Amino acid sequence: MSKLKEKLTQKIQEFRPRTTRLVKEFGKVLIDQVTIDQCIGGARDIRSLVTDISYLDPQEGIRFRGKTIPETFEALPKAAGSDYPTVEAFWSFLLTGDIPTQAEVDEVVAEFKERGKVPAYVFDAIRALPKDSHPMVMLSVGILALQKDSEFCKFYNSGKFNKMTCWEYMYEDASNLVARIAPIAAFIYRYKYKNDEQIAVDPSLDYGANFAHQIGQVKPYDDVARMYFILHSDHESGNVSAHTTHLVASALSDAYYAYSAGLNGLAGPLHGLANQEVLGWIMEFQKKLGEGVEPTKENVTKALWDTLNAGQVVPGYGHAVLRKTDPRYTSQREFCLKHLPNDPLFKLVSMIFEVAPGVLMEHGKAKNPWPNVDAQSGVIQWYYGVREWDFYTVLFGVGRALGCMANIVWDRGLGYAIERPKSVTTAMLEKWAEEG
Ligand code: CMX
Repeated sequence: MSKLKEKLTQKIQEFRPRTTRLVKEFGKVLIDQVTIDQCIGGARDIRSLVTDISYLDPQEGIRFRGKTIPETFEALPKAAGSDYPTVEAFWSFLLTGDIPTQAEVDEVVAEFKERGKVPAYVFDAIRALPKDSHPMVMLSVGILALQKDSEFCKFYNSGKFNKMTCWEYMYEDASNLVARIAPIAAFIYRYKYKNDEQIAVDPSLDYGANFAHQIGQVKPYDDVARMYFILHSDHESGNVSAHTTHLVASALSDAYYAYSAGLNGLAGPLHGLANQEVLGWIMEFQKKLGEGVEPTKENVTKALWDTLNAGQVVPGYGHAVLRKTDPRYTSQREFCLKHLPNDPLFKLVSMIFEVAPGVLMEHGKAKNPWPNVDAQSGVIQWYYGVREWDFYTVLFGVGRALGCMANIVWDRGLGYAIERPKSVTTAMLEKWAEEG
């Protein structure tokens, strides 16, 4: 057994009595109440999910295992010659909550080389799709194709299924999925946009660097990949991709079924597709502006109002939980300030950042007028030459796998039940409304 799995076994065993005690001794303690607008309005803010992988504070933003983004980057061992931690170090941290030693990271890096070997049938399944399918369809199909080799599913069908040990099989699938999703994404990139000229895995590289290599990028894109995957990994459990993955896995569907479904939710324009929408919005804006016309605060403000007056949302702004600038936005902005401060697209995105919150406040609808993770992420990709912006949500999907997979391993480790909230009818709501 790997050191990581050994450590996780110990952590899960130590943790179980906490959950058991809460249910047994304090099961009826009230932690929230539900109003009609929450019921109709997307269950916003209702406390009904449990996760210890990350927590999202509306003012402060995300903490992974109790650490802010800067603290996380600071604490984890870095990739050799790099400013950023390896994805493998972060995976170990998300799963266990402990900062791994370099030796522990090296073991995961080596393990991922084996786990990351993608069976040919995955590529066949993707190639069978029309080439103009959206890359998120290709990613979702690629992940779903892996299902036939699910260890969890085999264990379920073995007749020896056991609630206490099934997490170990989920862990195997989750680790394989995380190791394979980046090479699958790289395959999609080369298949769809680069004439199917594939680049072989470089076994000397860590996860982020190998992804950079496989899509045909050089340094410092390895750091872009590491930063990007880590920043997009987890945002507690209620967002569409994480919640879908958790929900599907709660039916004891395996990791592949669950994450393929999660990816389908990530592909929505109000969620992960917003990073593609931001680039689309900017390109449309520049086209309308015309050749040689400089973006100014005035014409950016006008374009924002045009979008709002057309009944559309400003992509990359607003959030269901956050009420401040997303620290994932800030983290990417800091990267831009260091590596591409004079890039025209970065300057335009910075100008949008200056005016959009004021416009959205004046518009008066969005509860949060500040930028989210998606407002900034496309700029970096564009700068380094990854300009096929319909691919950007795939990058999000690779990163999000880390959080979703860590969560469903723990879901099974702690024996969470099948999710099944209760529905009511509109007539019932009307009756309760009248009764006050
Ligand atoms: N532009 C225009 N209007 C916006 C807005 C934006 N960026 N954000 C919210 N609003 C509007 C909503 O559409 C809603 O309007 P209606 O009352 O007419 O339905 C109103 O403001 C209230 O919405 P809210 O409570 O502030 O926001 P929600 O929790 O309902 O939705 C989100 C959150 C992210 C879907 C929304 O802010 C949005 O559509 N943003 C743009 C898309 C985007 O960037 N999504 C990415 C989010 C991060 C991620 O998941 O990747």
